[in-house]
Amino acid sequence: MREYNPKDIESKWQRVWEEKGVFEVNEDKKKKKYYCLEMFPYPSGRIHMGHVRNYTIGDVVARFWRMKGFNVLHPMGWDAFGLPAENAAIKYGYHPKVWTEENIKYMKLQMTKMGFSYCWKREVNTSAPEYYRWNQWIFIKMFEKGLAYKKNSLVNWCPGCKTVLANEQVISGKCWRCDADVELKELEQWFLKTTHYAEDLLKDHELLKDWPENVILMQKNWIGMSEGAYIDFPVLESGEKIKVFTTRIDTIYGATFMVLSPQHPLISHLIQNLKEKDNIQKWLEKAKKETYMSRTENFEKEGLFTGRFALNPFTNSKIPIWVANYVLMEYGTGAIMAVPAHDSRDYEFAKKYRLEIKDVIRPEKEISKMEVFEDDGILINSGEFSGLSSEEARKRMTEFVERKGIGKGVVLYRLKDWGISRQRYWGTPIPIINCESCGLVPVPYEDLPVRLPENIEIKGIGGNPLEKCEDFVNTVCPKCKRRARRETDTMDTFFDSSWYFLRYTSPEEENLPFSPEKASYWMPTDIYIGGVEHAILHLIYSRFFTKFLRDIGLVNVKEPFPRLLTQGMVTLGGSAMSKSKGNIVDPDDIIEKYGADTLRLFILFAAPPDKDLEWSDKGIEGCYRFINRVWKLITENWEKVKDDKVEKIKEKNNKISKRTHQLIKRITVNLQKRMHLNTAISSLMEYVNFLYQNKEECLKKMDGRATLREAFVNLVKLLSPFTPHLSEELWEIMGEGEILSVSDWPKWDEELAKEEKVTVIVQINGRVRGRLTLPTGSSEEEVIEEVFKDSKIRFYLEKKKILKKVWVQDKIISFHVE
Ligand code: ANZ
Ligand code: ZN
Repeated sequence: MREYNPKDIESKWQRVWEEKGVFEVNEDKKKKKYYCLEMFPYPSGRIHMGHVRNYTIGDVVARFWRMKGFNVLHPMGWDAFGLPAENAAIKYGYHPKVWTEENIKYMKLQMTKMGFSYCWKREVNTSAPEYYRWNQWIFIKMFEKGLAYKKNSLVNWCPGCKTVLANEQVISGKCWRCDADVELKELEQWFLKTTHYAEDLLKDHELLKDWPENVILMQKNWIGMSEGAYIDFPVLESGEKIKVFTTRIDTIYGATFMVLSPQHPLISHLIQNLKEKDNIQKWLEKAKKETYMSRTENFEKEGLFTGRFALNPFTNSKIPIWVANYVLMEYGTGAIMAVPAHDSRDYEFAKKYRLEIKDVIRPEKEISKMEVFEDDGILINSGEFSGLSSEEARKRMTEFVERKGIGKGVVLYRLKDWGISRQRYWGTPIPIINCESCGLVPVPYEDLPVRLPENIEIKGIGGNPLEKCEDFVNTVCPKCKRRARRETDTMDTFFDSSWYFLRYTSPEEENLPFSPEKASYWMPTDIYIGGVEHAILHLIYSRFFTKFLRDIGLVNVKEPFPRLLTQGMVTLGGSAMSKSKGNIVDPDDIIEKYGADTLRLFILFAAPPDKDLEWSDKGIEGCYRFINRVWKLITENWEKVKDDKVEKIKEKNNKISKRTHQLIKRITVNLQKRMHLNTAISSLMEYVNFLYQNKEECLKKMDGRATLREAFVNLVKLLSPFTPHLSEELWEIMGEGEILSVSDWPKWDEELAKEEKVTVIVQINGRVRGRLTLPTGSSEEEVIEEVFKDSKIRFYLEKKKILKKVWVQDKIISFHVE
């Protein structure tokens, strides 16, 4: 009998799959499509366990739907622009292009060795001119629609390296490379108007039914909708008005002072006649920097009285105008009405500077013990509005200011426009020409791509290398034909990754970023799998792009990713594997020792896809043993059963057949919906044990042999998405057909698959808290899953630490909790 030899088997099948092009796909209107997308990697050099996990999960999905008869698009590519390539160039002298291409070559080889079923014909590389020309095309479309624009904004500037730094390159206020103090500098930067779609981005969350709740929540907070009102406060002894934004107009009778941001444009005007003008000016200069640097930290609130007063339009009393560092210029109007009795920030400030505090809201029921009552309640001391609820008051007071023409209800978003300018070499050149007479002129479409020059020296100091590339910078204005300068900023690489999934649908397209027709066949994606670290930026940007591309008629979907699966981290010793911590297991070593199928199986079996997964050498060994058991079971027994087909017998051996059909049903339903790949694998393992226990008895009789034969055939098929090489090899040994990866997924007989039910008792700290009716033979993981689905039982477990659990199959599960 042949031994299981993963090395030979795996390379053999990888070769066959490639030669026969079994994973290549074309649009086929007669077939149902399935678009399985995984987040493409940055080509850093080698794949890590996080990649292995992400892509193995995706590969199971792709292989499953392919066998189910769907036309499966399963592409892969490279998010190939970005800083590390430039750093490697500085450090080792490689050209970013060479470095990137070599990394891609190696990582592609590693992916092939994992047996991932990609359609490599559709590979996309964002640093190739064939790709980035379409970044430029899309940018110009946005520019024409006013969605790409230039404005001044603050950047981190290193005076030592004379370059702009990304936030993550500023370490406690110093440059990561030269340790110089980082300064803030105003630079003209390019922005995309993401705020244009703020409302849609928020509203369309309702279309994302299959997203994890926490991701939706993170996005909602990021977009940050606030309903409130603008109100004008007249400044005394002047014709000026200060416009504030408030979400709590109901507290306006308690507005006892006003606060402006240090950057507020009115300040210089307000203080122009004051004696202490110069002192204030000095303080302002200092405060301007602080508000920028310290906005996330818990900083001391500081302020200064401007010497001027405004009129509270509701109370008609005179209230002082202050400037303080806790009011940001970038939000609302950069000015607030301060209500110290009901806002803790204002309260802290009022205490410090001894300003008036006036209660205007009382709690609806109990007496509040809090110093500052920040919730809604009932209005008091509020003139004609006293006695109203906060909610009702907000409505009436907003109507009141609108009627009087001194204010207006508004909805604001915290979402900011997306700054995409990077002063770096390795990115997509922004396709704009700066002409002294014509201004900002887009490069004509027929001149795209604006190619990144290749003969260039990258030193990491002295700013963007593109600025010194005369051939690149000097050009003529497309409009007036006079000499002009090319834009030297390149694009944030998030631009590249905001639409790559559309390019996969037609990577050969030459006239547009992608073919609208093909995109309409494939889009939206059926599943998107990737890390939760992209929950905000990448996913919001991709949604933004999709909405824009829809508005210009290129795609016909509102949302690109209706179903999102965020996989958990791979940890070792309890913390995420990382180079800096030195707790890495290299996939290459595992493949070398056990083969890719073992690695795939372990990474799927060790935890549900969305939970963190702790690496375990024991776990790997266990998976390797399981694969060997499957190998032995089939290679040693196939000859004995192969001539006895189930169709030829009258009576099936029910014991085996039932289990087989139940297993087919369970795995199919699991893969279609819940995607708890770990429980799917544990049922496969239990099934294999079951076959071992019953095989001797079965081999004695024809009906037993026939059902065993049926069991082997299905086992190999059901294993195929998880351990594809093993399955192909066994399939070939069995001589059942050609390539297993593209043969049929097994079907179950509903009658045989019917599961008998048992009642499982759920005990918590010794008391019976529920009874669950479950299929016989449910595994521990399956029972626990049901426990947490039952809201009554969950009540006793939520937010509690489970100290101990005991499980007896088909009988009881008992928890001990704190
Ligand atoms: C009066 C008031 C009374 C407020 C009260 C709150 C509670 P969100 O919900 O995050 O949108 N605010 C407005 N602009 C600001 C700025 N540029 N910098 C700092 N704070 C600012 O927050 C809106 C509230 O934050 C506004 O409502 C305003 O304070 C403050 F009992 O107005 B409020
Ligand atoms: Zn011109």
